[in-house]
Amino acid sequence: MKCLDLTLAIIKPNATKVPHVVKAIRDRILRCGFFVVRTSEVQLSIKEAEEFYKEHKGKFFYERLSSFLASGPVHVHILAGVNSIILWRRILGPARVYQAKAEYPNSIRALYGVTDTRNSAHGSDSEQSALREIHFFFPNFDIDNWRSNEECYFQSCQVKLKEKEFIHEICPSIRA
Ligand code: FUP
Repeated sequence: MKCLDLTLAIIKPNATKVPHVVKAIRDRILRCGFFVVRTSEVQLSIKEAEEFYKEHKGKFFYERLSSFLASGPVHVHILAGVNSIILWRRILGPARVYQAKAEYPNSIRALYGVTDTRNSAHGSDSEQSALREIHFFFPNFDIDNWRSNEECYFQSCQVKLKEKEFIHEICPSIRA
């Protein structure tokens, strides 16, 4: 069975404030075959947002980007899937919304992004970033433990979606 990659997806404040956009992005996540391993709604402080985006410190858009991320609730999801890091970024489209609209009009950023900063969603750009970002938002999530005890159920699709919580759980009959 193929090993599943884990990635971190963030639905940013310009999108979380519009329920039909949240629904459309969630539908897209499911349609594309991702498993949702964890979901959380978080309100970051500006300090926390600056920490999250620290690799961009010094760039002209750093303050703007950090204060935007802290401007409202974000939805964060750990997504699992074969090549999920690459696949989720492909579905997001380019960070720059004008480029997304011109070149990938069906991408999430083209459809729901407003500006380069308010571009509606984020995805980890490498395995190393995914580990850091997952730990940032889910410090108690133990990846080794998930791989040893849960990944196999996801690989064999023995999971079902809890719609309201937007999370896949291992089928209760199997757990018992
Ligand atoms: P990505 O990894 O796809 O999010 O893209 P980048 O690393 O290029 O950009 C990181 C974040 O900075 C994105 F959310 C977009 C934002 N950004 C701006 O706000 N202004 C810019 O001019 C460039 C990027």
